[in-house]
Amino acid sequence: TTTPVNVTVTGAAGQIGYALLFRIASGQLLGPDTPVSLRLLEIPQGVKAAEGTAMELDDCAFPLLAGIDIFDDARQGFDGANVALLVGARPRSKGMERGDLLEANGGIFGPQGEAINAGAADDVKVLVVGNPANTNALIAQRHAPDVPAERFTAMTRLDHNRALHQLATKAGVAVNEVERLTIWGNHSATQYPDIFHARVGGRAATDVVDEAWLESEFIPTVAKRGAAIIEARGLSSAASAANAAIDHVHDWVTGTQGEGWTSAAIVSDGSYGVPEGLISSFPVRARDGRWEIVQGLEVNDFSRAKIDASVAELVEERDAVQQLGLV
Ligand code: NAX
Repeated sequence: TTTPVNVTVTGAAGQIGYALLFRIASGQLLGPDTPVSLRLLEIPQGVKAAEGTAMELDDCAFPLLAGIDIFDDARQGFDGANVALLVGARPRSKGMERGDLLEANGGIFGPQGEAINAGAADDVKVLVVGNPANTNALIAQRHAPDVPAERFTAMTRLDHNRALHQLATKAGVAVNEVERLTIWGNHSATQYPDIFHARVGGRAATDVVDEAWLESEFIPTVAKRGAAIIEARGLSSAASAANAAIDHVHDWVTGTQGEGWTSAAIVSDGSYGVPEGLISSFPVRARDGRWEIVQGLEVNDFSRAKIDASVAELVEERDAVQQLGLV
């Protein structure tokens, strides 16, 4: 028998949590041979609903689910965590300024980073989903000085998957015939979905679609997809966000295949002119449990301006949380 992997999920009673937990417990996060023990972290008001979800998880009789524990204390929730999915966050309410939003989330992600630092397993891998995801991940990372910085990541995989679908549909090919797309920068409206290195059915994407479509359709559709889902569903993306979180961690743990790549927000080493230390989205491959930035891609003037604009927003967010004393 294998020792179960401890997976901590914050915001477990929320809508992404509800879509995520069953997939983790069924083996889709870590594979069909790896038992998991779930540690659900909620705020006190969320505990009862998390208990209800735990009852349903029990009722699935998942062979790989070794246990479920529910906490409203971060130290306990992250104790022994091998994988930490930070989904719960403070949403922007009406009239809230960006500074208020960053401050409210600093109050969540600072202590969670400290709790990870104090008690998570040595191999802990952290994915921040809760928005503003990149800067929340930065706050958590800065509060965990004993954990290698590279273990803190933020999710742009949903943006990546949205872009794959848009490009595949436009080109009239299956999604698995699209490769080498990149989401750069912040998980926000400034994100830059880059098709200049993408291949569609073995051809250069730029030979298949024209630049007018890229600028007037593709980029805004991908960047505003979250708002379009809210408009249609009356609720924000949940199952697709959970799916992207599964993809991100599954790739991180099991590795990406071949020379293709995916997108993830990881700590910058200065590549592509992104200031060192920022948590920004890059083209990445996973090898031996580590993300590597795909090197040597040519960045044209169009891409340079878009990447710089999104990275400038990340710099502003970092400066704002620095001024607030949150990092
Ligand atoms: P919900 O409001 O349905 O659920 C959030 C849950 O988090 C609630 O149950 C709440 O009690 C809990 N929570 C709040 N503070 C907590 C804390 N300190 N510790 C533990 N739990 C806490 O939101 P949901 O739709 O599930 O979305 C969760 C987050 O994902 C939001 O911040 C949302 O903006 C973000 N998203 C990020 C995406 C990405 O691509 N990175 C896409 C989807 C999503 O919008």
